Order: sequence, then C-alpha cells, then structure tokens
Amino acid sequence: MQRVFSGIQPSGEAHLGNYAGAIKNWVRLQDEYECIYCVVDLHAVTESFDPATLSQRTLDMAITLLAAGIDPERSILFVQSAVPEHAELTWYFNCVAPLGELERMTQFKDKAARNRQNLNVGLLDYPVLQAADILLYKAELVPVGEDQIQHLEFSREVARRFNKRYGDIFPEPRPLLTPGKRILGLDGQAKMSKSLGNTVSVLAGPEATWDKLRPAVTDERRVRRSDPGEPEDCNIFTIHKAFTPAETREELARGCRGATIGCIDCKRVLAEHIERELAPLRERYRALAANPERVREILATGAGRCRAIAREVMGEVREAMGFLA
Ligand code: AQP
Repeated sequence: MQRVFSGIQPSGEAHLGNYAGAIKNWVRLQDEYECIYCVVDLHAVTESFDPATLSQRTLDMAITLLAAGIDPERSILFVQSAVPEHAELTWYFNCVAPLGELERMTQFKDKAARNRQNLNVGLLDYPVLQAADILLYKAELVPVGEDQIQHLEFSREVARRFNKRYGDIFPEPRPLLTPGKRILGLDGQAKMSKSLGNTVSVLAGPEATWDKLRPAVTDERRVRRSDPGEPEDCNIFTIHKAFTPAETREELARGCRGATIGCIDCKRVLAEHIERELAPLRERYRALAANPERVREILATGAGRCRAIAREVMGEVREAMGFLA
C-alpha cells in the first residue's frame, strides 16, 4: 500500500480552504492508502504565535481533524513536535537544500514581506522542514492545496539531491489535488489563509457563515443580476465544488451563465450545503472536545507509531551519511 503524508498548522481554526483543498481529501484517501496526518506545530512557530495558547490550538486542530472523519483506527494522527526526528532530518536536508531556490519560494517572499519584525531563518527553512516531514516516512503521495505545489516540487528536489549524494533512500513525493485546490478569501484578493484572517472557519455556525458569504466577491462580470457570469471564474462556485452535489452545481452554473439566478441565490444554496456537511462535524467536535484525554491518547499512540518508523529511516540516513554508530 502506498503511503500518504500531509499536515496542517495549528495557527488558527481550520477554514473552508483547508477543508476543500486538503482535509476532505485526507478523509477519502483513508480507504485506499496508508495515511499519516500531522498537526505541524513546528511550522506554526515560524510566524508570531502565543506560547500560552499553542498547546490548546494544537489539540483543537487534532479534534477538528478527528471530527472531520480522520479515523485513528485506519490512519495515524500525531503532533509534529512529538517526533524529534523531523527536526533532525531537517538539519541533514539543510546541508543539501539549494539556498537560491528557498529564497525564490513564493510563500517565503509573501511571509517575509508580512513579517519584517520577525524575519527568521525558520521562515526561509519552512520547505526544508516540510520535505523532512514527508520523507521521514518515505511518503509517496501528499494531498495538499495548490499553494503547496511549489514546496512539494522542492521536496522532490531535496530527495533527488540527497539520493544522488548518499544513495537511493527517499522516493520523490507527488501531490494529490482536489477540485477545490485554491479557495480565495471572501474578498477575492488572496488565498483563504489562517494567517491572513480572511477565512470562514469550519466550526462557524450557519449564521456566522452566512454573514461572511453574503457580501463575498463573485465573478466580477456580474455587476447586475441580469449580467451573465462564468462560474469557473467565481470563488463561490469553487467552494461549491467541495460541498454541493454535481447535479445541483450544473444547474447553478447554467443559471449563472444565463443570468437566471443571482449571486445571492447561488450563495444561499452554498450555505445550505455547507451546513449540511459541517453541522455533523461541529457536533462531533463538541463531543470530542468534552473528552480531551481521549484525544491526547490518540495523539500519543500516533506519535509512538511514527517514532518507530522515523527511528528506522533515520538509522538508514545516519548510516548512509557515515555518522559514527
Ligand atoms: N485557500 C486554500 N485553498 C485550498 N487549499 C488550501 N490550503 C490552505 N489554504 C488553502 C491547504 O490546507 C492545508 C493546510 O495548510 P496550512 O495549515 O498551511 O493552512 P493555511 O490556512 O494556509 O495556514 P496559514 O497559517 O495561513 O499558513 P500560510 O500562511 O502558509 O498559508 C495545506 O494542504 C494547504 O495546501
């Protein structure tokens, strides 16, 4: 069975972009692959964060993933910092990773511009840590949103460089994308992102979701209700792809192209389908949040299983690099 790895930062509540671009796919892939999912807290400390709330946010993200359908009987769920080998492998990868490519990463450039007060090496090194996350488990497939494609290509490059220098140890991981691979924030300006604060949380109730959806930007061709639009150019329609059945979506697309429905009608249908899918998630979230000890147990079991894999792979790496045994 091929191995899948993916992670999410505990830098805020999971949002519709995370859900459509990654989490929903993670749940589906459990039927076909050996899946390892991780709350990547080491990544989350590259930008400013509050140490007083980090552990709670980490737990909350794990609860969200379980509530979304990550099944600890079939998949491994764990917290990155519980497996120190992620940091160790990052160091070895640092010594083969091309600096010039890191400096050209779009996310680094964006984040560097946003974090002038805290322009730290971790921000630059983020894709190397990500390569270590994936390759520590020799994962071949990585379900991510489109924003991570550049980083994944970098992981492939790191694997190639390491293998060329030390022998054939790592596979070159490939991305798995969804139709909701790039959800924009509701202002239509940039990708929906926890750190930009332009999100709709998967934990928001129907009122809060509707308050955000109602004024959301749609295809700009539709200035008046009578103007025809192009659904494929509309962020709301992209979100529909994660929540609304194909038949209803096709009907909406025809209505949009023929200007027989307005954007607000289309958003109402979306809100209904989001609620249909996320109300049970919120219910499960509440039940799990009432039993944090059970969640901690799941994470500890997951970390134990990951450590066993990581120790073995690191043994191979150390031997290949010639460290004193
Ligand atoms: N807008 C999005 N559309 C589709 N997929 C997305 N992902 C993130 N945003 C979108 C995917 O979700 C997974 C987890 O990524 P993350 O934890 O980095 O999420 P984020 O919201 O992007 O987090 P931050 O804190 O705001 O970080 P940056 O600033 O790095 O974006 C990934 O698979 C991602 O592709």
